Amino acid sequence: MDVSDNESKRPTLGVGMVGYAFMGAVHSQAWRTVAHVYDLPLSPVMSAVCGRDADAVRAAADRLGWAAAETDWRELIARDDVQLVDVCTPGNSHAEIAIAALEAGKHVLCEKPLANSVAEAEAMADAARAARRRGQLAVVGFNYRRLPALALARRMVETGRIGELRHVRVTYLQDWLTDPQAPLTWRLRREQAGSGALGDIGSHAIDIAQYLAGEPLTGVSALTETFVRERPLPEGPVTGLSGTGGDRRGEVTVDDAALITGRLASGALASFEATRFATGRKNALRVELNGERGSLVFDLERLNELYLYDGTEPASTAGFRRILATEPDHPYLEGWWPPGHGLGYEHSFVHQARDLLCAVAAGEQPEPSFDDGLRVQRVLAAVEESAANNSAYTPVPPVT
Ligand code: 4PW
Repeated sequence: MDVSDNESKRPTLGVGMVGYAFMGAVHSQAWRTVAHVYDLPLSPVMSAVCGRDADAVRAAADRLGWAAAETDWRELIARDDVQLVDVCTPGNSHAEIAIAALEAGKHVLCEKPLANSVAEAEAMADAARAARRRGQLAVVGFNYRRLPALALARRMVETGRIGELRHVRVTYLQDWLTDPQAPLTWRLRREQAGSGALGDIGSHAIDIAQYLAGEPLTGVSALTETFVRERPLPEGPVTGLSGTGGDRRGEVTVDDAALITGRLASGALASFEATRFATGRKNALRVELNGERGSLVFDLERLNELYLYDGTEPASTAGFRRILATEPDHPYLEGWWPPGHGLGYEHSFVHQARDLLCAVAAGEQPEPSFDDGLRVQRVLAAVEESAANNSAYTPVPPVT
């Protein structure tokens, strides 16, 4: 906040990002865009990006719009022109980097899931609480909360539009691993990713359920499965969710799919499915909420739409109706296009950057905090425990 943006005379916030693959590219797009869309109290400055390979990270800096490149994340954190550290690395390095950044006095945005274990997530949440007392912020990147249609759904639940919730049903379906020749990337290795579909996309499903319901899960019962137990080791570059494998093979050490039932604090029932084997489903995060007075339905593959069933209407004319979440008074829409022109996946990250910049300027902790990240982590651990115990109902300890 101490650097001055000469052009706008607006205060600025220097950002340093660790990792520059799929998530790093999306976050970069958000940092590049956000100040051109919203009238912000703070402008981000893309000070430096960090990666281990000097040539590759320099090329990434040029491609993605970062002023400098670093090869050691400790050097990135130590830079005077970095006030916020954006962690876009695989889960096994989240805790070390995020805690070091918080201890160095920086704000932190950390990709989801918060960590690879509850112990790491607890240490991160403790570090975030201590940092909060010094005025710093720590946020976990559950970006889907910031899609206009889902933020609108939250608003409708909060204001009682569908009454008390009975069912929260969330499935997150992808199919990029259906091919048994798809390579064994870091997302399929427990030591790097923590878990498989469960942590990668199930964490989004759990976070969205807790966010929309406004209450935590108190217990779960689960099944997990690994359908393809061996895959070719990657050969050449692996980008996003794709890449090619070579002749050598290795063991898949994470789940391919998870099925979960659970109970929310109010007594509402929740169910989840997370899989990367749902042939034909590319990125289908589907949500259905059934309340005593109505229902809400969302599908990420049609992300500008929210469906509402108003159970108080006469049965003869009642039915699900589509709300196009593109009106100027819908969440996040004020900076974008006229009604009906629609937003995409990447915009949720722009909204995340906006909320974070506004929160830093106001000195207020935004959600989802590291405590929210820990809340999800405890559910993930309870799911694994339940699955290992023949689906025994497993309580989720609260985060207080
Ligand atoms: O966070 C998730 C990823 O790890 C994403 O939102 C989609 O699924 C895209 O990649 C994976």
